[in-house]
Parts: sequence; structure tokens; C-alpha cells
Amino acid sequence: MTNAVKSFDAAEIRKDFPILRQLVHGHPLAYLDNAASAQKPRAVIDAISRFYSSDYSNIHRGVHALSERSTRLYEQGRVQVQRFLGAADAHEIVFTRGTTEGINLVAQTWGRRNIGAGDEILITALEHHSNIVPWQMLCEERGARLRVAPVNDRGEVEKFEFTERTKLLAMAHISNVLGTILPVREVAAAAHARGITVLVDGAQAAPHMKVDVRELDCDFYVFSSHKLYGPTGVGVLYGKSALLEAMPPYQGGGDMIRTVTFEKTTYNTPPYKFEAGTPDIAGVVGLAAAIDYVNEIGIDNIGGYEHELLGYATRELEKIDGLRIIGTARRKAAVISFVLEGIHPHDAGTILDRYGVAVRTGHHCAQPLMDWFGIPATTRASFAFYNTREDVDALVRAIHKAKEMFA
Ligand code: 7TS
Repeated sequence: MTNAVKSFDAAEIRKDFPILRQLVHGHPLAYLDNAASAQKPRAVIDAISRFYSSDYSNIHRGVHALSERSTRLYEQGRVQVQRFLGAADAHEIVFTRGTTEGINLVAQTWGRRNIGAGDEILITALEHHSNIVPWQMLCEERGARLRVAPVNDRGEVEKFEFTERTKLLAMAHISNVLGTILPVREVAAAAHARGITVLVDGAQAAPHMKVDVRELDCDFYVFSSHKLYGPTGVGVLYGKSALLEAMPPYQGGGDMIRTVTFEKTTYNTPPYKFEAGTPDIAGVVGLAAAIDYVNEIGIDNIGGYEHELLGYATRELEKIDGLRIIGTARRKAAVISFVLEGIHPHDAGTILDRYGVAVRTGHHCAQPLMDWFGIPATTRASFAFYNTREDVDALVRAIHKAKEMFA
């Protein structure tokens, strides 16, 4: 453990998150639903409020002062994301509505150009629906085939079998249900050796670990601002320049064009080619503030602290009779899914809420993974760097209450 992690002061950090200071059903809120969406620090809330109070206008259009200021802030946000991801150029950063839109964008543009009849797309068994369904839709349209790399009992993906027809590998960096961290760099290298394009769903990774797209050497990387302590409604698609340039536009409209006549339209260059219409300008400003905030704490400190908290929570939950943890990968992020003997996850979640403990229950938009483990649903506690051992203790106490009620 580094000194920085040792001195990590979650109690101090919690003061930056106004929403955490509240009672829910008379109990201090233990917010353990961070994989669904994370809370926002004061710095993000203030940045958005400041932007609307003093700088707001549409971008890339007016010559007036506010428009220039807004455009500068929006484009600065792009540079911040570029640096955050270690991308070579800010033009490789496309703003989207979120992870889901980023994947659909690639499926509908790159996919339609590059996937033909008989081709194969390889995903893994632990994907979120948003990294399954867009590829299914594409496969149906193109007559291609979706193949699935299996998970083992721990929830690890050990084997990625490529064939001559595999054109794309689309994989999560971290599983939202199991917390499994996938070996993206190694698998991407193996895929590239066969000329296969690689898309990484980083929705659960970007908030919790250092992501360097050049080191991973992936072709596309997507994530959502709202899981990275930023606002909803905005996300990021990273794509290598050459790929983005070769891709047709996604949606048509303002800002994505160079010239328009009724006979023919020519398109803007990336990333603008993929950003039709007025984007979520304030969202980008908020995302930039979130990245500043995360950088200040240090993503490695965040990951180190969360790893320590995961260890504590795992040990405490393992002591509970009749509780089974789903997902025990050797490389794991701070997400714990579990089932309780004799208690449906939905009932467990409802009782936990009564004690101020916020978790998610259900299939977590990963129904095929639930089928794989032979369970309909799990209860999931997912952690952020503002969670503490007290939150874990509140979770454990509430689980005991649930067990008493169902005994
Ligand atoms: N991919 C992964 C791995 C995710 O965890 C999620 C959201 C998405 C994609 C979709 O992100 P969006 O921002 O476009 O909606 N995951 C969850 C979750 O685990 N609980 O609620 C949302």
C-alpha cells in the first residue's frame, strides 16, 4: 500500500458529496449503488451551475462572447478527456449520450461498413445488454453471427476463440455484475494479430482504474460520465483516428456537415462528423469538472482504497451463513453480487433500503449472465471511494435483519 492510499481519508472526501449527508428511513444513507450511477461532488454541481449562470450559450456557431466561451469550455472538456484516457489526439474523442450510444454509434457506422454476411462478432458472457443487443441487431441486419466467450465459475473469461471470420471483439473492461477485471491488453493484442478490431466497454472501469487507451491498444473505448461522478446525459467514445475518419456519419444534422446543398452534402471531420445537433454542453462542462476532481484525488489512490474496501466487505459478507457471493475473480473491482438462501434479491433489497442501505437488485441488464449462473437475480453492492467501512457494516447489519425477518 502506498503512503497516498494509507492517508486516503474517505471521511474527508464524503464532505464533498452533499447528497451523502442524509438519513433514509431514519438511517444514515449507505449508498452502495455506484455501478448503476455515482454521486456528484460539489465541484461538479458548482461547475454546471456556474456555467449556466455566467457562460452558457450554444457552441461552434456565434461570434459573440458567450458562444466563444462556451465553445472553449466544451473543447477544453474534450482535451481533458483525451488526457484522462491517454489518447493521442483530442479529435479521437467523440461526445455521446453515454456508453450505450457509443456502442450503437460504432455498430451503426463502423459495423455496417465492415461486418458482412458470415462474419462473426465475439463478445463475452458477462456483457451488459448494451454490449450485446446493438451487435445482435447488426448481425441480424448483415447476416453475421454473434459468438460468446464463456465465463468460468469464478466469473473470469479465460478463452477467447477467434476464427477466420471474426471481425470484431467487443468486451467489457470490468463486469458490472461480478466486478471481474478483464485482461484487455493481452486479448486486444491477440485480436490485432489476426486483424480483428477491438471495442472496449469501459463503463465500469473508467471511474475505478487508470485507463490508457494507447497502452491497452484498443480501437474503440466507451464510457459514461454519470458513473464517473459527472452528470447524466453525456458520455465518451474514443476511436483511433484512422477508424473514425473512415466511418460514415451516425446521425445527420447541424454541426456534422461541411457543406449542404439539396443535391449533395459533405461531412465535417471527426469528431464533429459524429456530433450532430446541439450536444449536452453543460454535461461536458460537468464531466470535465468530474475529471479534474478525480485527478486531484488520483485514480490510483481511488482504485487502491476501493480494493482495500472490497477486501473488507468480502471478508465480512463471507461470514454470513447462507450468503453466496457471485463472482470471485482473482482480479476484481469493488462490486459484490450475492444471493441469500431463502430470500429473493428483490425482498432483500427492499429490506436493506429500510435501513438506509442503497443497493441494486435484479439481473443488472445482464440476463444471459444470470442464466449462466442459474439464478434469476442478485443483490449487488457496488462501491466508490466515498464509501467507508461503516457503510459495509451497515450493509452487514441490514442483511442480518433481512435474515431474521425471513427466518
Ligand atoms: N456497460 C456496462 C458495463 C454498464 O455497467 C452499463 C450500465 C452500461 C454499459 C450502460 O451504460 P449507460 O450509461 O449507457 O446506461 N450499468 C448499469 C448497472 O450496472 N446498473 O445500472 C446501470
